[in-house]
This record gives sequence, structure tokens and C-alpha cells, in this order.
Amino acid sequence: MNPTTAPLKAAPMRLKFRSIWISDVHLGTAGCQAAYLLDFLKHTESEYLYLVGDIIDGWALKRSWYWQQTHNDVIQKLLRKARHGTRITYLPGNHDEAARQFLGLIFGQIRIENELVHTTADGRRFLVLHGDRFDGVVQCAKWLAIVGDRLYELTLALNRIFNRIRHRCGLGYWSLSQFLKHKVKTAVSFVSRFEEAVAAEAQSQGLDGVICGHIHKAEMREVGGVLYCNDGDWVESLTALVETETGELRIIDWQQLFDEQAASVLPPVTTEPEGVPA
Ligand SMILES: [Mn+2]
Repeated sequence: MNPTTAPLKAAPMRLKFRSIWISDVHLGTAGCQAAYLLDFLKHTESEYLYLVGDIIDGWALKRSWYWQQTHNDVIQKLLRKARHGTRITYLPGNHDEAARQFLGLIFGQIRIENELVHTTADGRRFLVLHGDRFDGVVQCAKWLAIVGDRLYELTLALNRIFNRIRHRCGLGYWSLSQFLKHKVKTAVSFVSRFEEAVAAEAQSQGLDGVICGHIHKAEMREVGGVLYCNDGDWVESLTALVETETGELRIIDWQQLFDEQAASVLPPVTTEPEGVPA
């Protein structure tokens, strides 16, 4: 069974955060792990929810139309959260750059912004943005980025076949492209240059850190004197960045929680019994 359509067992808890950041969902592509994201959205709630770009993949949809019920369900879930009081901000990325023409507007109570500063509960200030404007490849030669994008999709396609076989053998999800990315030296140096550039921007604005997405690699560490946070993605790593009620930032690996069925490994945050509407 395809991991994107396999019925998912619900994680038996509801996690409450002050803020949640997710990005690089790539709705409209076969690589999007929408069922896992839905599960995450169902079992978490927050005062602030930031959609940090590449939520809908306009580049892929332009090439060929791919849209599943679960992709609709993600959109509906987000709109429902907005209606029920979650303060949602959508910061478009490069794959959904068409949405950038609507900066400053509000749709279905979701505000669209290019970049913003988020202040945590403990008073630290973070630049929030997708991050593609620091990607020299994207800025200097868009065609090169698109070629890279297609190679990336090919890797993801191989990844799906590979995981279908793993699934049949009773093995869990394993990301081939993520493995390759970690192994390929040039990719590693690209990642570190990206991290340094984004961190330098936050530093020059006198901020305490930066929260971004774009490179599909969840991370939280000190870079260039500020805290660099990347919320990862929902194609490979199935991660989100969260802020607890006291202002502590943390990366949530939903795949790990899901596989282990052990939400209790998380240090205590406010949890509520299941069934509370979000
Ligand atoms: Mn991007």
C-alpha cells in the first residue's frame, strides 16, 4: 500500500502549543505526505500557526494536475482551525510564489505575509520567512532550479517505490532522498551556506534568531550568533517546529512519534483528552 494512502492509526493524544510552524508541504505532488500532516493537525493545537511556504506546489500543478482528497482535507482542516480562532499566517515560498501577489490580504481569516517577526512567550524575536530569497540558484537562474526540482522529484518517485516495497516487508518509512542529501557533499555545503545566509539576515536585523523552511531539513542550532530554526517538511522528514507556552522552541518529528506510538516521550506540554474540537 502506498504510504500516502495507507490508513493511519491516530496518535492517542492532543498536544497544545503556543505556536506551530510548518512548511514545504507540497500539496499537489505525489510526494506530499498529506495523511501524516492531517494526523499532525488533528492532534495539535496552537494560538499561532505559521505556514512557512511551499504549502501548495504551483510549479508541479502547472506541469500535471495531481490532487488527492487528503490534499483537500488539509486545506479544509487549516480553514477550520482559522475559523475556530487559531491565528494563521501564510508566508508563500517559491513553489507557491503566485500567492505573493496577495501579500497583506486575508483569505478565510488566514493572513498572507512575505516575512514577519514573531515574539516568543519569553520575549525573543525571530524572523520568520520561507528562505528561498537566500538561495542563489533560485535567484540567479530559475531554469537551473527547475531542473534540480525535476531531479528531486525523480528521487522522490524512487523513494515511493522503495517504501512501497519496505511497507510490504513490514518495514517503516525511510527517506531515500533525505539519505542522499545527507551523504552528498555539495548538498551539505549548500545547506550550511544557506543556514549562514539566513542567520546573518536575522543578525543584521538585531533579532534573536530565524525560523524558515525551504531546504527540507529540520534544524535548531546556533549559527552566527543567532538561533537558526528550520521546521523541515512534509515530503520527507515529516517535521514541525513548535513553541511551548513558556517560549521554548522544539522540533517535532511526527514520523518518529507515529512509529513509536509513544507520545509520552515528549517532555510534558499541556495535553488534553482527545475529542476537543480544533
Ligand atoms: Mn522552497
